[in-house]
Amino acid sequence: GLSACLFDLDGVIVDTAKYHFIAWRQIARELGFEFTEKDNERLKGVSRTRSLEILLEVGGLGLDTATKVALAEKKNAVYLSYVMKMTPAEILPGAERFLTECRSAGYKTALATASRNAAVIVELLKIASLFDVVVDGNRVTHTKPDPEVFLTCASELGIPPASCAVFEDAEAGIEAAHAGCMLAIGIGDPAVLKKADLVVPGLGELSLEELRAVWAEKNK
Ligand code: G16
Ligand code: MG
Repeated sequence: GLSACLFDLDGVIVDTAKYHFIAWRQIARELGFEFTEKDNERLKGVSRTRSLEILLEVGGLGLDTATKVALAEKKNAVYLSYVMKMTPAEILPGAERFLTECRSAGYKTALATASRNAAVIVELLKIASLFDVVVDGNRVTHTKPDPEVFLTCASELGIPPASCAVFEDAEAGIEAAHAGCMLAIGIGDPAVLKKADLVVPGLGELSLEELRAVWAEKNK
């Protein structure tokens, strides 16, 4: 049965997606093109390096490696200038309540994120105690839609992947969860997260009963 819940960070626990977007849009403008919210969907859940490649594809630009490294560093500096001001007030509605319920029900919990800035965000939001395991972008080689980050969580928790549910705001994350044989709960827009087993606007709109019902439906 269901034994563990694996949570994405950006867009699920906290809305850092908006800071990533502001920072990438600034880079795009400096390069002379517009980067829209629709384009931004493709960046959710994927690594910083891969995000830059997608951004340059949107702008129709090819740049040398040194320039790309500098741009990725610049983006991260802009992003961190927003992140550093974060407080626990920015935890998304219902996220703490849902995580606490999961833990009280005996499910293991993990944070599974592509971000290399996860440690500082966890610290600023004071959420470390909500997770049994944290796996971030510094510890994985393959970015979502590859299931590596989720499979690493499962293995560190000692839980079979098929007994895990993933909570994700990114299309790439839903694909990664399914590639790892896990249930995928989408957080956000059903039109974007078409492949998810269930989509809710936020963790605040989800109950354990509903999660168990989707689980039972998928595993019958
Ligand atoms: C997050 C974001 C992505 C971002 C990635 C890397 O992943 O959704 O847009 O590119 O982290 O972030 P950083 O530049 O901080 O290393 P997730 O998996 O938490 O949604
Ligand atoms: Mg995300």
